[in-house]
Amino acid sequence: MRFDPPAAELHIHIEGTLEPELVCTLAERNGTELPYRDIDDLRSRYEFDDLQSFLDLYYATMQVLQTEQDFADMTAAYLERAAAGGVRHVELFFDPQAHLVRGVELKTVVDGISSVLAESRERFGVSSSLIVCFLRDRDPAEAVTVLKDLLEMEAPIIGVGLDSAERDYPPQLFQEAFELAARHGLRRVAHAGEEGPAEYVWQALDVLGAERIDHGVRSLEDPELVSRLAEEQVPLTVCPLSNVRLKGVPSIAEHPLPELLEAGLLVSIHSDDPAYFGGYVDDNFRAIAEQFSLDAEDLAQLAKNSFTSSFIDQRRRQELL
Ligand code: ES4
Ligand code: ZN
Repeated sequence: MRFDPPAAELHIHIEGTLEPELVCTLAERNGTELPYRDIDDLRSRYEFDDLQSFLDLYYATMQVLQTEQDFADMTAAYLERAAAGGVRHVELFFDPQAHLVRGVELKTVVDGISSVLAESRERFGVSSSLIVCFLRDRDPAEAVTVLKDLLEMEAPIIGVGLDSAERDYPPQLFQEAFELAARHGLRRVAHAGEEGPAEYVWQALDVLGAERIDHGVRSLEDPELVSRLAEEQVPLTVCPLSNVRLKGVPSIAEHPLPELLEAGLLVSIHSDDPAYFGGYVDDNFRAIAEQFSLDAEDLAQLAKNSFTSSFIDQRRRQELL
């Protein structure tokens, strides 16, 4: 499982780490009725046609998350698995709106996740921080409200992101939420160019002030954008197994990773929703290493990029590099 060199995981949705076994355990513990016969039945549904078909299952299985302990257990299970795969620093996304709409309180979500993150260094040898993601297929005003509530409760977040269904939900809709985040000194990232066009990457940069782009693989469709990303060394957090499973690219063999690197972009490798897409960051590294015959030096460079692209503090950065 261990994969050298150690890396930072910068594109990981905590709700996407919910493995079928834990889904069933939590369902039983909470008496949640699930429309699946058993673990194998649930696992058999992990076949997707696109982002939306994945999101439908992702939002459905999360109903098992009810208590602070559930969020803590999910977070601990993830950190243990990540550490075993060579992860030394994590910047974790969470989707509070997906829980609020089900009647789970914001404090339950934040306290459950952050109680485990607070001890991640000691327990798992992994430094960690938390990034709130706004769901782009919901009302942008709701994003502003969620952020205000998080600020009010002094939630330990370092930044904001933008995720969920990308097509027809351009980044500019979230300008107000991102401006509020910037005023409070929060870092800004956004999913763009996963299923959406290169235009959404421009908007993420120029309207939202995103410092890092999640996915961004469709940037290659716009040479001017590629020049901008290369010049400014804007980090792209690329998730190869995710792109294949959601049919953004037909196979690992046809993944545009070589083109992105060839263009001089600051690319690092991540897992997105590892419970659903067939692998954690080490599995993603193995898949591309094998497919593109990468040597130790190539892999070390990609791992180094993950630290360069991170929001890690200077002291920990020096420890890890
Ligand atoms: C996601 Cl793969 C992906 N894309 C966009 N939003 C997401 N939320 C969780 N996984
Ligand atoms: Zn993602």
